[in-house]
Amino acid sequence: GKGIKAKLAKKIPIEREKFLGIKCLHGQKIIGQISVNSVIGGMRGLPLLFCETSSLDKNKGIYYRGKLLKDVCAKLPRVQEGTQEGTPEGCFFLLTTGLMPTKKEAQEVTKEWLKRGSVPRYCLRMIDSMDKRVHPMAQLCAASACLNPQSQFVEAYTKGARRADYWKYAYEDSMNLIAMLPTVAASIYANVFKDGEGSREVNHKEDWSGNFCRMLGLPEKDFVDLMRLYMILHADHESGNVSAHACHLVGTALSDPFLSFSASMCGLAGPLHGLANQEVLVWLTKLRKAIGDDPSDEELKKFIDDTLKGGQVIPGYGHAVLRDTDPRFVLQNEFAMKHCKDDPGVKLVTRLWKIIPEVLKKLNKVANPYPNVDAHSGVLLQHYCLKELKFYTVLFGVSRALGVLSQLIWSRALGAPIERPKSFSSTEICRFINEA
Ligand code: CMX
Repeated sequence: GKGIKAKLAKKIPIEREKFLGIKCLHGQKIIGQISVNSVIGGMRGLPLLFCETSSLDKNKGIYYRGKLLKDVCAKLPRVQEGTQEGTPEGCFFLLTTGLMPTKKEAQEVTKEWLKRGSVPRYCLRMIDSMDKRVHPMAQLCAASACLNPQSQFVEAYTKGARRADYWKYAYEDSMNLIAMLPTVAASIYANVFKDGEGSREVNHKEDWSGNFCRMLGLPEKDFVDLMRLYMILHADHESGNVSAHACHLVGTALSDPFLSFSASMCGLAGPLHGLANQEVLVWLTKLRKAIGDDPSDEELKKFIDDTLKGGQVIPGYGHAVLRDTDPRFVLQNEFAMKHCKDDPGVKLVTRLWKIIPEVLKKLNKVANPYPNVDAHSGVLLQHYCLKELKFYTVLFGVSRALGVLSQLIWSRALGAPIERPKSFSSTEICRFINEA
């Protein structure tokens, strides 16, 4: 077999052996220490989780399967005629199997997703019935949870499937969910912003991103390329970030992939995580209203200062792990320089890249004063006329499905047990310190 499932069927037994070996031979070895600060400080930096698909270096950024993101972008096969970017389909192949796909292998994933892409009517009806005031992210959470009757994992589990086979059903569900997401997301978009106007038909001549963009009513070639890039860049960021960890945690209860992904999206919807891409644009729009499209450095610095004085963070800047400019920011900026360097929003974001870190450094408390992925995406989307800020995090979510679901397949493949850390009350912590 040549598809992802065949590759996994071959690889999983080998990885299981390796995993078991590590467990038997080294299970008792110590690789970290837990301080009181770790317990009360969001477990920052604790070597606590397992992740096969990607790994984050605090200076170089994310590696997908041991490959730097910029090399992944450079090497993923270009599938459609005339496209300048690789496909998210190829990226998913890489994340799940660990192998860079050939052009044909990436095309096979496209075909699979096209076959699996039709969304059940009841789910579309539920989306159609939503009040427009429900945030698009809340709609995405609801829609993916409501797809749960589709779950082959649930069916197999109920029938008493063997644990060793769980991954196969997690794989089927994940493939189906990813295939349906463009239609789900585009339906949310159409209802909230376009009075329900727009296509929901999958066109078998286009790839996953092409279909998504067309359904959004934005079929322009360069925008589809931006979407391919965007979907690759936002896919995976290790397993400790809120969206990945939420998916994993819920998955360890053996909740199905539709529910696990729904939980993941509830987390992505927070302003300190995925919602930051919406917040960046809100902030930039305020900035341009206040001081115009071409302000002086001094005006910019004052505006940044005023934001901080108001007790707010500068959205799109800082990171819990990264300590340098996020390569996902750089890759978007390279796209912008190639396609729309004269766009006023792009120019502003590029200038702020120099100015905001200077201001944040002076606070002497921000661990990372440099831009993250969310600082750039908004102005690019604006340039190609995707103007509705409240939809931005949904794009992030559609992309994030690729990473969190590849992780979920591997969690089931390696038999990750239910997650259940021990917690302490402040009284217990004090007692513990006094006894130590
Ligand atoms: N602007 C102003 N202050 C900032 C800041 C920013 N962009 N980033 C961090 N700080 C402040 C923190 O608020 C904290 O201040 P207090 O001690 O007064 O509470 C201090 O600097 C230290 O925080 P940190 O260790 O640097 O950052 P954390 O690891 O706690 O948090 C993050 C990381 C991303 C939540 C934070 O940098 C932030 O709020 N950034 C803005 C929101 C954002 O862009 N989020 C998106 C991240 C990427 C993603 O997940 O999508």
